Amino acid sequence: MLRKVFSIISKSNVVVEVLDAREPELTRSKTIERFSKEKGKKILLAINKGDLVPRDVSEKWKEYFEDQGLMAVYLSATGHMGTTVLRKEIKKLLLGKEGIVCFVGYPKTGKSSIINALKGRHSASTSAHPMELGYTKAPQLFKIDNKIYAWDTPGVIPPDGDPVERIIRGYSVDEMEDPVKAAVLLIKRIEGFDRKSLEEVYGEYKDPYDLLAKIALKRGWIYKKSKEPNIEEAAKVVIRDYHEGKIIYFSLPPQRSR
Ligand SMILES: Nc1nc2c(ncn2[C@@H]2O[C@H](COP(=O)(O)OP(=O)(O)O)[C@@H](O)[C@H]2O)c(=O)[nH]1
Ligand SMILES: [Mg+2]
Repeated sequence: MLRKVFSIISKSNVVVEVLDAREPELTRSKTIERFSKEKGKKILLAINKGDLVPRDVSEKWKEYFEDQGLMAVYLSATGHMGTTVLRKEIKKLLLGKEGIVCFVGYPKTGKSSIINALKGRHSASTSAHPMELGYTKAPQLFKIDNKIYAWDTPGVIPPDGDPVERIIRGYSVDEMEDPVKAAVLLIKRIEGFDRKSLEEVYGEYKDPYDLLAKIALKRGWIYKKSKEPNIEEAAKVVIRDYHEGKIIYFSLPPQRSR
């Protein structure tokens, strides 16, 4: 899949790397950035899902990336925020000429949604969960403007990608080998930022397993034989809620060292 995306990048003038505003650094594909640079392509980071975090958080991430010499914008594809700025930046990078831009990034960051927002019409199929209906399976070319064409690409997780992101974005919850393990890792990560964001959705809890047990019991999910709470189903709920943006938390860029 990575090779397919590489070949699309080679055919494009500009690369827009779509990040999730809740975890911009973890959803970055350094492998793709490196490849694009080698090919002499201009890269624009699009910090999407800006509606899920406070605006100044998106702003800080944008500044953080710009400090590293990268170009960045933030937006919300579904909230119709920042799409005009994105379009303007793409046009600037194309030097006002006709051109092709390709949207790349981890699964579920909103690549297809951004293309739809730019087109003003729902054409690229989207989905809330990895590998489910609406998931972008093959690259597709769309006309988003009288001068701009856009490639929608399937999300890829590069080899050096974050292990938790790899599991939760790489598989649908029903295909996961161990959803409990994935959910526990995800819960721990979120707790590292803001434990309250979980308690606001699920109520108070002691530890990740207790949280899963509570979710299962609340919904009456109990293993028939052992009468234990079915934490496997509860784990799937947490991962789905995360994808759907129900757990509201955010991360901040590392402090600037100057
Ligand atoms: N809250 C929020 N959800 C979004 C935004 N953009 C996309 N989504 C949702 O994220 C999920 C994945 O979007 P999709 O465009 O299919 O992602 P792709 O895999 O990168 O093409 C869908 O449920 C979208 O509705 C956004 O700006 N804000
Ligand atoms: Mg897609």
